[in-house]
Parts: sequence; C-alpha cells; structure tokens
Amino acid sequence: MNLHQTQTPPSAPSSASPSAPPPVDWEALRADFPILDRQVNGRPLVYLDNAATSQKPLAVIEAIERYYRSDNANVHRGFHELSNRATAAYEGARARVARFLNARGPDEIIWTRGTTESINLVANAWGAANLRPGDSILLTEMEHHSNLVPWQLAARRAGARLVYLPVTGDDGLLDLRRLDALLVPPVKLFAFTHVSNTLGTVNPVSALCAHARERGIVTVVDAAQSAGHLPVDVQAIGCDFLAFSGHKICGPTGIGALCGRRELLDQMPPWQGGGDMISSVDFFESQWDAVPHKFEAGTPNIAGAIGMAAAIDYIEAIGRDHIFAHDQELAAYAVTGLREIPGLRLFGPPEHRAGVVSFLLDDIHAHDVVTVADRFGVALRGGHHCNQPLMRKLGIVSTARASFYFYNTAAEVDRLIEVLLEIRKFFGGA
Ligand code: C6P
Repeated sequence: MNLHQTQTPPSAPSSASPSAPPPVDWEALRADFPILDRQVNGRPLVYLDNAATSQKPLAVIEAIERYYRSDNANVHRGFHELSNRATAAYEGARARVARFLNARGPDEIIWTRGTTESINLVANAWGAANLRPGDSILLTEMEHHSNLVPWQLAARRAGARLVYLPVTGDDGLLDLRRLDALLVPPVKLFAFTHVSNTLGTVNPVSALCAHARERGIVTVVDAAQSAGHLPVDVQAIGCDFLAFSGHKICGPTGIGALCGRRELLDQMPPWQGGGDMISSVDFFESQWDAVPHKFEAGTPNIAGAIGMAAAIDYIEAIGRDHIFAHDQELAAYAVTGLREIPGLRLFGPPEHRAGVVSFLLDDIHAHDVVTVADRFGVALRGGHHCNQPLMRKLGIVSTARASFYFYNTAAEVDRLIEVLLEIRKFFGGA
C-alpha cells in the first residue's frame, strides 16, 4: 500500500451536493462564546490559541453551573436522590463520549484528566502487563511530550527501547517509506498523534493502525488535536487505544477520556488504587471492580464529565466534518497570507493541513512575536509546544503558532497578517 496517498484527510463536504446540510452560520456561533466579545489590551480579542485550549460556549458553562446548583453529590456511593441524579448524569456523559467516538460501548470509555493522563494510564497499566526487557515501542518524531515521556518511563521500567518513525523536514510529514522496516518485532506498541500540534499534519491513522494490526502490534492514537476538529471513529480507525481532552473540544479543563478495546482493558491491572475501583478490600488483598471503574480511583471530576458531554452535544450539532472544512479553509487562507510576508518561514505540510500554522518571522524570537501580538489583542502561542525533539530535528528552538477553531473568521486571519507586518516593522524589517 502506498501510505503517502492516504495522508490526505477527509475532504470538505461539497456545498453543491443536493443532500448537503445547509452551511453553518459561523459568525452567529460566536454569540455563544461570551469571551470572544472581550477586549485585550484595549483591542478586540483575536483568539488564535485553540490548539492549547478552546473557548467554552454558554451551553457548557450553563451545564456545569446547573449541575452544581441543583444536582451536586458524589457518584456511585449514595442511595439518595442527588447521588442518583449525579450518577445518572456522570454515566450518561460516559455513554455520550462512547457515541462521539463510535466506541463499542460505554465500558470502553475511562474518564481521565485529559490526553496526558490517558496515555500515562496505558503506559503504566498496559506497559506493566505487556512490556518485557528487549521489547520496543515505536513512536514518531512529531509526538507531543505527553506521548513521549510516559513511554520513556515505561521503557525504563521494563528494560524496553524506543524507536522513532522520522518526520521528513519542514513539510512535516511522517516518512512512511520507513514504516515497514520499523513496524516489526520486537516492537510491541506503536503510539502516534492523529494531528500534529506544531505542524498541523493529519496522519493517516487508519492505515497506520491496519499495518500495526497485521503485525499484532498494539496502537495508541493521540487524538488531542483531532477529536473536536474532525470525525473520529475508533472502529473505522481500528486503533486499540485513543486518548483525548475535554478542554480542546469546548469542554472544561481537568477532564478527558481514554477509549480502549475491551479485551485489552480487561487484561490490564489497575494503575491507581483507592475508593470506587474495587469490588472488595481486605487488609492484605483486594478485588478490582470491572472495566471501566477499575481504572477510576477516587471521586471523579463529575462536573467536568457533564461539561464535556455538553461540549460534545454542542460540536456535534455543528458537525465535525463542517468544523474540519472550516479549519482547513482558515489554515489555507492564513498560509496564503503568511507566504506573502517577507522573511517568514512556514512549517508543516504545504496542503491538507489541520487548523494549525507554525512559523518564524525573520530572526525575531517566537516569544517576542507572541508578546507583541498580544499588545494588539491577538493571542498566539510561542515556544516549543511540548515538541522539543521535533524542534531539534527541525534545527530550531521554537515557533510562533496560530491555531484555529470554528468560531474564528477570515477577518481574524487578516488581522493576524496585519499585526505580523507591524511586528516586522517594529523589529526593523524592511
Ligand atoms: N497540546 C498545545 O498547545 P493535555 O494537556 O493532556 O490536555 O494534552 C496534551 C497533548 C497531547 N497531545 C497533543 C498532540 C497535544 O497537542 C497536547 C496538548 C497543547 O499544543 C498544550 S502543550
């Protein structure tokens, strides 16, 4: 199979198709986000840091407030009305996540604090049961530290080794010609990101999982940058584990989920002990509860789960295929504008990128670009974006990054370009 040809993400729905739903009124959606109306440093906010965290619509803010105002109680413990209501909402939210990902059922969804904790769960629990000295774990050079450091720790514990699928260079694609040679024993697990948070690359996750599955290798997909932006269906992708965060999909911080194949979850030991994850405890021995509760020790983030389900309702009402088309349009528009700025170096694929655009402006440090952009009300991110090994590979220490979501507009991209031209003048560019 020529994997390069599968690197193209799903295309935007055609507005010419007679069955296409009516186009989304993106401007109107902005009214659902109170924060987008505020001024920053005396200028209207232009929020282009969505890869770090998304803004929250009223529907999410109100769902959390409603829960605390009227239903707050602990879950799975009480036999009183409020506890029953909180449990129903919390478990209902789990079922909502399962439908969002097309998991085989709610039992395959484990609540975590976010992508990072989801990956740590797999590295600890799956790693403890399956990694042995001499085994290898295959990662890619574009992984976020959250999909890298947990594997370094797991490899050290087990006496295993890390191997990397290379990135091609500034165009930020995986070097898939190397995959067949690398995806071989003693590799036991292959962990990779769906969408790169620095490069905007959309990886061909289904093909990568199919290759790994043919070889009996377990797969972990980091969907932090994809779950809220494009359709993510774990059965179509064919992964064993998939991790994502609530706060990047319009939900609250401190909540996320791991979706895992039930057979694997059943075989894994718990990784944290405490209340709610046991069926019986004695002074020296305990029995675990069934999946998913086996992996959820202690009082969970109930309000977070409810807020995340409200976020899923909100973005699914828009449609992730529409969101992705909008992200891609904005990214392509931004790339066209950025290319016209003298001295600007762009990173990431020339086309088919997600709504993430990284760049450097002359020799101005990315932190300076971001600090001055903030004076104009434009929120960017500057730094290594938790991709230090990738930065080293590219021969840089940081980039400035604009990242889009569905409430961003072409006018905001125009503003970004104007502000970058101002910054260039400020730092003495011609
Ligand atoms: N990237 C960014 O600005 P948490 O922090 O657990 O919600 O997500 C971690 C994570 C994992 N994988 C990818 C691909 C990510 O982009 C992130 C978070 C943010 O790019 C914060 S560094």
